[in-house]
Amino acid sequence: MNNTQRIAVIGAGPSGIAALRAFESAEQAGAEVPDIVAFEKQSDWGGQWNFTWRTGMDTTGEPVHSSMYRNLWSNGPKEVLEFAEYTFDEHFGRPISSYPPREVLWDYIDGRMRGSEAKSKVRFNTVVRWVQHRPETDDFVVSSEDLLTGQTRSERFSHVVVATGHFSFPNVPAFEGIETFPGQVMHAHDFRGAEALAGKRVLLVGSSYSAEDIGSQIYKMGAEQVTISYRSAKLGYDWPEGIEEVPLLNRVDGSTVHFADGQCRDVDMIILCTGYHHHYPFMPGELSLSGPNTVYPEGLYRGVVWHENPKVHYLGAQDQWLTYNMFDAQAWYSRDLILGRAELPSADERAAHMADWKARFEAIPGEIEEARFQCDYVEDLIEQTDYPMFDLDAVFEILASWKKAKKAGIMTYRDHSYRSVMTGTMAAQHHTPWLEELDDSLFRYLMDPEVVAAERA
Ligand code: FAD
Ligand code: NA7
Repeated sequence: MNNTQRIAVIGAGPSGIAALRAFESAEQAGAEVPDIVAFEKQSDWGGQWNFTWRTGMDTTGEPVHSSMYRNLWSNGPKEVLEFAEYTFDEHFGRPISSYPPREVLWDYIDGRMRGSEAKSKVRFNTVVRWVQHRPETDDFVVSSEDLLTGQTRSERFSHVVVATGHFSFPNVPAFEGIETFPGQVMHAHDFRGAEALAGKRVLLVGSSYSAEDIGSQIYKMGAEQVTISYRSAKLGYDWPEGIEEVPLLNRVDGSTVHFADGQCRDVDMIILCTGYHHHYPFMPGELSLSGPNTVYPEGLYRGVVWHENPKVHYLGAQDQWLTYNMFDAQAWYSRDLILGRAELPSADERAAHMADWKARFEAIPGEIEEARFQCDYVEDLIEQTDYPMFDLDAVFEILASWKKAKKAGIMTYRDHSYRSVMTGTMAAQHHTPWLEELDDSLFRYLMDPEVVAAERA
């Protein structure tokens, strides 16, 4: 072991790939970059977007990572997640719609890296088991396990970039009497498809993205009744007949579920859409992020640098209005700190910076201002790097318009089109309205609209 720079990236989802791409981009511009190893416990990259039908354990006995389901389509316009240095136009060669299904977005993430050497830096089927900081040498020993051979390794790294996501370890609250429920109780993490719920009465607990989208999917696939139970606030959409919102689940008595306002329903299935924990079982407590799912997690300078040990970086740790381009901005900043292109302020300056942003975050009056906050955050981050700047005011306008479109029609918002902030290209109108499209494949999505129209005729 020596003291040269060596970077461990843990996880090769969109955030970990962004880290690899950031270093690659510097190298292509002539910089000397350190040795990088990305550890990925799955057999391919893409993180959440790498769909699996499995739940519980994977083939190697590891907890299944992805919480995505077969029928998932982007829940926000693609124009707010577009990479600034690899556009949808470049990837698809023609305008596509604003809300692509999961497989299409996986293809886009993967497409940026086709022809790059970056994938060779990923050790697939390799899980990081433990990260140990060594104060005497101010570096880290990363212990990993090859899940296919069982071989374990401990290696020295100068920096650790944690990119393992935070929507994988479900928050599973208990409710009185739930053990008496004769149907299936699952967490959204294990939901894989809505087809089997046709004709069923389903209770969803929680009132955020998972409840909203799984509820819509189940409705689309023909559920008889969808009941969404909220703790703090209703989602408040103008739901179609068959979907309703009720107060918090109070108790379960067999197949009857009782709510805080005294109402009750008989249901066939309960899905807990109650969110996820930040959980980094491979990190010692003093290096481990914890707390709620929030756009301003505590302890991270510029949302990236672990304040207590600035050689540990987290990517994608925020609740996310923006995703892929925010992960890029973070990865570029992380890279520049590691390469010494960006200066790390003193601990006191970092603490003051975090206190400022936290105060600003705490003063946010409403949901849409949270989006504004995240756009400003990303802009501030990009200003520190050579990542291509883009118009974050325009991104915010798209987010505001998206929220309005959802309010106007929760079942139709995915039929809206937005203009790319990166290229100015107007998104195509998709050949089939989301509510009518039952085939979520890339092949079907990219079909010529005229062929689809001819098929229909
Ligand atoms: P992840 O995608 O979670 O990737 C983390 C990677 O780390 C995984 O590949 C995992 O296998 C690996 N890993 C974990 N632990 C270890 C370990 N110990 N050792 C080695 N490897 C490890 N975003 C959008 O923009 N649009 C959407 O429509 C959208 N829908 C979503 C729907 C669902 C159900 C969920 C859960 C999330 C959704 N998101 C969406 C947000 C999504 O989290 C981000 O788009 C993105 O996937 C986050 O990337 P990431 O790399 O930070 O984390
Ligand atoms: P979120 O956005 O973190 O939301 C979690 C929801 O779960 C939220 O509505 C919480 O209510 C609710 N919750 C949490 N604990 C409870 C209990 N004990 N009882 C009732 N309700 C509870 O998670 P999601 O899964 O919706 O979304 C995460 C990501 O997945 C997101 O990026 C999407 O794109 C997909 P609260 O409002 O706090 O009262």
